[in-house]
Amino acid sequence: MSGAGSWDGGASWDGRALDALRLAVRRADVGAAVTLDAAVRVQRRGIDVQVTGRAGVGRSAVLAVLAAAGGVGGVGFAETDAWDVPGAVDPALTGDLVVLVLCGPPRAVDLVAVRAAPARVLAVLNKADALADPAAVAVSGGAELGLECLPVAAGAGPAGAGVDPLRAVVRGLIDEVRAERAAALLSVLRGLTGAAAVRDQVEAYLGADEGVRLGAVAAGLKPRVPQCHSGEPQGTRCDSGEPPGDPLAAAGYWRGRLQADGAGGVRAALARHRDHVRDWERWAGRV
Ligand SMILES: Nc1nc2c(ncn2[C@@H]2O[C@H](COP(=O)(O)OP(=O)(O)OP(=O)(O)O)[C@@H](O)[C@H]2O)c(=O)[nH]1
Ligand SMILES: [Mg+2]
Repeated sequence: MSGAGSWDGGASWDGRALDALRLAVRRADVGAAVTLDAAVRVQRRGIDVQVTGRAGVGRSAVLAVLAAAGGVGGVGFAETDAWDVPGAVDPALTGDLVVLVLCGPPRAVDLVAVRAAPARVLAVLNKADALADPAAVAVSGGAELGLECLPVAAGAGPAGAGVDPLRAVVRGLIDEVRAERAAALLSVLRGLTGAAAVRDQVEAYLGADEGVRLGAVAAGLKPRVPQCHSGEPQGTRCDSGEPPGDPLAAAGYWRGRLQADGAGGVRAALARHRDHVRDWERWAGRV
């Protein structure tokens, strides 16, 4: 019912009210419209996930299990060229999320790749089925790279060990990208409330369902994805760490978080609480 915490987070937020606001702002204040349009363009850009690593480590296999998760609205997965190929240029890392695939302890070039990545990087220790103690290699490899490192056997056949936790973590990181983008748009909208010609329209947008949903997406997901990789038996399902699906229960969950978190967490929990209450009101036909 709420899109804020889902795989396609924010999909229920169709942006129609935002488009109406853009039209109104365009009529009232050209400068404000340019600022708003630029922020909306960034927010609506597709999210790129790049799967990278040295030749033969299992980039295609990892890509396949991620892409097969399905229903990932607005997210594109792609395999880069391989790193460290003699005579070839190393691939450019430009994705919103980079998944670096290893199949043993990291090599020097893996660290070069991590340093070349612009934003979020997740390490995946593939071919875990071929290692005696994949959890230990993942922990030491992750520490060496300064990253979260998940053991997986993406191309080892029917078991697909570690695939569910990998998908859960990638989902969480994609939600973080969405949250960051929503926060940037929200900040532009709040800034526009200082412009007299558009203040009323922007405030009305922020107070209506779509603006409230935007606030909830911007607040991000807490708790994020559980740390389910280190030492976990292969193939163990991760608890998704998400609040209840029922809107009233979810509102209660976030209200409970108000006591648990610091000031930032309180703001975030309030935004989500507010959004879930709206969900429940819509569901109960109260608005
Ligand atoms: N044992 C085992 N083998 C795997 C696993 N994943 C991939 N492989 C094998 O490793 C080889 C390379 O896998 P790919 O997924 O093609 O790796 P890649 O990095 O895309 O390779 P290139 O694109 O050719 O550089 C293939 O023979 C796969 O069957 C795994 O989890 N376990
Ligand atoms: Mg490949």
